[in-house]
Amino acid sequence: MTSKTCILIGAPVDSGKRRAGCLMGPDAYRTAGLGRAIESLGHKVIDQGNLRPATHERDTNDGLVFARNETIGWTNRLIRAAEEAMTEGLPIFLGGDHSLSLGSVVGVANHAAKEGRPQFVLWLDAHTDFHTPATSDSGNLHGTPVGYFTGRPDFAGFPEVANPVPQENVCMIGLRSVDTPERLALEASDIHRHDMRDIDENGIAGPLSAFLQRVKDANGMLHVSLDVDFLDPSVAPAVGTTVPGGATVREGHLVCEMLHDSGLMTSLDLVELNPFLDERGRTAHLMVDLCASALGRRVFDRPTRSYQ
Ligand code: HAR
Ligand code: MN
Ligand code: MN
Ligand code: MN
Repeated sequence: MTSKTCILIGAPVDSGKRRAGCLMGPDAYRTAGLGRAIESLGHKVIDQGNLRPATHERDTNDGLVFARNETIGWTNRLIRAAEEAMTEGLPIFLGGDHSLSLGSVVGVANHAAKEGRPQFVLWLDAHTDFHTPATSDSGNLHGTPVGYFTGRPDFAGFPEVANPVPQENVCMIGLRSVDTPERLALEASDIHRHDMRDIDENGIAGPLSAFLQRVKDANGMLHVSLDVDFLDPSVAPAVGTTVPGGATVREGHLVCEMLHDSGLMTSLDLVELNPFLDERGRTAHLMVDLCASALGRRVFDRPTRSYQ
């Protein structure tokens, strides 16, 4: 097993929606033993502690879009943190709500561009998060990161996306709550999308291994964004936007085990955990266990797979 340097970056972003609590996420992951779990797999862990947003204008919240300026501050800070961490190891962004991915993904994509390699993104989520501030009904920016990092317009005031992730390099798995403007824009896009019906009919391994094969063939960098609500709320209740009918514990582990076996993952977000809504830490512990699977925890070794 290749040992990695994992860089834990606490990103207590809570500005992407109105319900508070995701700011406690990074410390819940630490309390649930994330660092120890990673070290026990033979990796080095550097915990950078929790970031603060870059200086920004105060929010007045008199328009539709909620906490735009604070989210701009976070985006600026996280782009820089991601660019820096990519030169040192595998960054794990401890959210924080999903608006943190406006920064994490743009930062890792800037690094990939410097290396001359294409950036890929695996989006594990009940939601597509493909809105722009102009199409969102809720005005919650955690519904917009995929729109932003693929280069959709109408993100006035946000840092320019220097290296948008090509639509065909994005694969979404777990979808089951998609707003009409997102659906129409997705259907007109080259983003690979797999809703829960796909998973029910065909299983989760097929679409994932096809995607991993494309990453490998392109010598790509792979960012994985794991939203708590990818999982079924019966096993992962600590999230503000629960949607029934999500991935099982085993489907979550299988995705993470295959990611590890592929050797392709270069950065990871753990997002949307709201510890205020958890039951005795069970969601935080499940997310830690999934992260451990993605970094090599296994029951038995397996023969080499074709996507390696
Ligand atoms: N589509 C809805 C909106 O834009 C809900 C977005 C919820 N997003 C997250 N992350 N919880 O996936 O408001
Ligand atoms: Mn999300
Ligand atoms: Mn979601
Ligand atoms: Mn596909």
